[in-house]
Amino acid sequence: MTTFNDDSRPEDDLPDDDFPEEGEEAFEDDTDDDGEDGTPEPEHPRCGFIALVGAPNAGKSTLLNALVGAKVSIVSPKVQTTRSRVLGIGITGDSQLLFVDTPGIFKPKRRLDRAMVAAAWQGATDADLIVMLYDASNDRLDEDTLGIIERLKEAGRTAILALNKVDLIKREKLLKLAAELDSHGIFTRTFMISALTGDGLADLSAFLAAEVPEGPWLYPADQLSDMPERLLAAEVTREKLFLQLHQELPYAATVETESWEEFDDGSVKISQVIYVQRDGQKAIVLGKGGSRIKHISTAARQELETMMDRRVHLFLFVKVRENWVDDPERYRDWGLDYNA
Ligand SMILES: Nc1nc2c(ncn2[C@@H]2O[C@H](COP(=O)(O)OP(=O)(O)OP(=O)(O)O)[C@@H](O)[C@H]2O)c(=O)[nH]1
Ligand SMILES: [Mg+2]
Repeated sequence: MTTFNDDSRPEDDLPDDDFPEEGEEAFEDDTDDDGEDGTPEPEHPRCGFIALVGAPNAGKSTLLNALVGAKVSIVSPKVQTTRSRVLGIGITGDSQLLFVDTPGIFKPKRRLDRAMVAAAWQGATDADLIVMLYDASNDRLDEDTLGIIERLKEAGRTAILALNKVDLIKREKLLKLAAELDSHGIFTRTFMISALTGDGLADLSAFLAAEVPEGPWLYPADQLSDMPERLLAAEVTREKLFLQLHQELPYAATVETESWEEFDDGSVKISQVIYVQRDGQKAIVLGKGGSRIKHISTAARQELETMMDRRVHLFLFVKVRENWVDDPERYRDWGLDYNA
């Protein structure tokens, strides 16, 4: 086993349990201020689940984060980044919008892929509304998207079409594409958006806010996700693996938060294990003289500090576990069905 702690801040030694000592520098107070900036529930609330479906890489997680206004779901340029169902909570006017980010729907090969596809369909069929994202910069309609349209038809569901990444293409092409997709007869509305620049998102969320059913908000006004902090922290590190590793490696790796220790000074010590399937993969994750893991660790730590607004001591361990991908416990942690 190899331990790694990002040592890019040499002054930043991990505090002992009794840290800080009397008279030492006082750190920012971490008292709970929940609710202070939360929107009060309105007199006539609306609330509903909105599934974001679409081919891998369409921009579902980017859209979820933009609509929630915070990073809740990880994003990378590689396909199949999202592994489980992620709930992001946004408020528009009187409506609480519960966005369900789903793994891109694709042809499953291994057990994990099958479970991811099942989670995506479950998310879609349980939702009040479905938004299908399509990457408008694609040259032509891909098989994954056509497969999703077919299945929605079979299930008798309609959907809202969001043509995403409009920042990348010309308007004439968009209109043609919109007409082509519309001919399938399942889309009730079409929006042209850029999840990255925010273009068109206000119109989309206003529409969704008016469409979700009347009913009380299901989550506190200031809650952004239902994902436990430990899992979100593991996802942040997994995102850095996706961004910094190539080819098959991100798919052969998974991350787990093993321990979480909070200190009186407001900082937190997080220890995580990166599981890979073979020794050779471990060597790649570590990099020459530990250089790769150091970059991964620094990037993850910085993002965790921004997200949690507190100091983070991140310890990464790399372990080989050939069968992590068939371990039922992993599936339980992610909320995936092992037997899907
Ligand atoms: N130019 C541009 N890029 C975008 C836009 N939306 C998303 N992207 C990029 O597209 C890539 C994929 O985005 P994700 O949000 O991870 O896509 P996803 O649909 O969640 O992908 P999976 O989880 O793999 O199914 C990332 O590199 C994003 O930055 C957009 O509106 N414009
Ligand atoms: Mg995603």
